[in-house]
Amino acid sequence: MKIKGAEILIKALEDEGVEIIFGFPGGAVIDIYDELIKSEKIKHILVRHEQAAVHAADGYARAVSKPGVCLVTSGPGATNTVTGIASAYCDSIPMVILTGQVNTSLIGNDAFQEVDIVGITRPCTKHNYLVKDIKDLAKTIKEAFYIATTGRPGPVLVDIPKDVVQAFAEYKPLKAIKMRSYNPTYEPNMKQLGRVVEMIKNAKRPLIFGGGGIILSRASKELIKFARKIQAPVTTTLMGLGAYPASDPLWLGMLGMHGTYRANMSTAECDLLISIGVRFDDRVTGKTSTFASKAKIVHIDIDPTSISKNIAVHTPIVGDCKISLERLNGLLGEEDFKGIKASRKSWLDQIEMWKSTKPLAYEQGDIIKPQFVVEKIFEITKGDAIITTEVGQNQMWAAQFYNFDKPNCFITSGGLGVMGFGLPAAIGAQVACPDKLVIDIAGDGSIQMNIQEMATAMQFNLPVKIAILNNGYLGMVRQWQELFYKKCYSCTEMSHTPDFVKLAEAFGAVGLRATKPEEVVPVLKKAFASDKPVIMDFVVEREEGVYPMVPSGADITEMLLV
Ligand SMILES: Cc1ncc(C[n+]2csc(CCOP(=O)(O)OP(=O)(O)O)c2C)c(N)n1
Repeated sequence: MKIKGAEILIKALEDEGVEIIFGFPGGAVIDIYDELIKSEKIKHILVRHEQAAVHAADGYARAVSKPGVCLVTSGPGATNTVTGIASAYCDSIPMVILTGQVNTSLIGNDAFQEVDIVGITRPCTKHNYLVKDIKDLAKTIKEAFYIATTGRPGPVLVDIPKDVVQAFAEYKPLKAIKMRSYNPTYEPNMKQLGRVVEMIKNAKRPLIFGGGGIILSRASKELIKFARKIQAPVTTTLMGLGAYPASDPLWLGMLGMHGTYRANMSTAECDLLISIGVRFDDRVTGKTSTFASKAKIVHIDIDPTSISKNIAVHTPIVGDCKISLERLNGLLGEEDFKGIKASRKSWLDQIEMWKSTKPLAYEQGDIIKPQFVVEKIFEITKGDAIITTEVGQNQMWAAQFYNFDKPNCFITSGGLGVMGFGLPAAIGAQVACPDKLVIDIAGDGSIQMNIQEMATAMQFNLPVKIAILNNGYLGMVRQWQELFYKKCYSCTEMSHTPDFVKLAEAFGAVGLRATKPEEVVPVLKKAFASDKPVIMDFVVEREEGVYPMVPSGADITEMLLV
């Protein structure tokens, strides 16, 4: 029986196991919405801006390790998604973005609400499609999910013209998909892994450096087993936070521009750097010519194009992080590591010395320190919350002062660094995990970029909590101006912000404020006890800085300390 294209699309999405779509309707997708409302399997979350639909799908994907899905109309609906797509692309988040398009006969005619979204998103999607024929629709959806979720994950966009969703065809569900030109390598080369085992046995100062790839491939357990077996300390990128428990003695904290002193010094001094699921971003490496210059570098990654892209590596291993670590653990199981603890003593003692002399620290005086707020959030939640962030100092303090013990709990726009990410991502995470406490740690600048999503949170009863570290500045840019531009605070003071308490109330949510250190804990406790969305306005020290800080392009040991 022939059915309408829109119905085929919804059936294909249902067959992919889609339960949630974040979206915003319009003329080009009205037929799809007409079918979507009939679905008993898929729920739609109406956001207030298409950018938020993508960030919410991103937050959803990261919280549950499933692909996020969003649906928007053609033209402005589609262009509004681009920042969110680019962010998901940088962070390798599996996602399918469905955009409406004008009728095929109008494409290229500068028609009303027409843009070439396939052209626009080509550099920031893993793959994208324009479906020109109803016969290709079901297969394209199947392929889109396959590409988004396999190999190195990423966003895939499917642009669907209005006449295609209005056309009729038979729906034949596809069981499996095979693409001749796309074959990710999951199994690592065992010979190369054997070489890594030898390197581990010979190393005096090994260091494990993990990234978001560990979380994406769900390899945390294998990583923990690996690190403990070889007694090597562990550091991760921002994206890797939670992949290794922060409460473990081998944990060093994050490395890079705002990494811990001990993590950066260990990277500079190690003789073997085992990098897993990382891409050597410049925020991590600093000056590439001196990065880990005393070490042999092993790089395990699913994406062959990321190997030796930024940093030349000695031993490349193309494979899935989880499978590679399983195989490596298997090989190591046959080795005798009894004396390993003793042989690591001087290396681990050295790291302990770095830690005790240059800890992450701040002094709490009469004015609330932002770090204090984050620490209290951690203490009260006991680490059992999903934390999203905006971008700037708030993001770095969250990374430094909230101790992540589990994966999928820290959701942040790492690669692209998108202000306005945190609230919609928190909404997505809350949809994915209705019983979890979801907290967006925000800056007063960033939160204003997608604050309209409070309405979405209210409409769908999503009790997200927003902790604004309100310093009255675009703080991270102000910090750079302070350090590198002779304190010329050009256009970074937010001399007018809304009254966030009243703003929360205007949305029907709860607004709370703390202006003194002793008010922080009561405000947090009240917020966390509420079953509504809450905005907390913490009026913090205006010119507090994030330290350590490695100036852009400097060696990672050249850290500015408080
Ligand atoms: C969309 C977007 N525009 C601009 C920037 C550049 N930027 C990075 S951090 C920052 C300041 C953020 O200020 P705020 O949200 O108040 O947070 P704070 O640093 O004070 O914690 C800016 C403007 C960005 N990352 N994203």
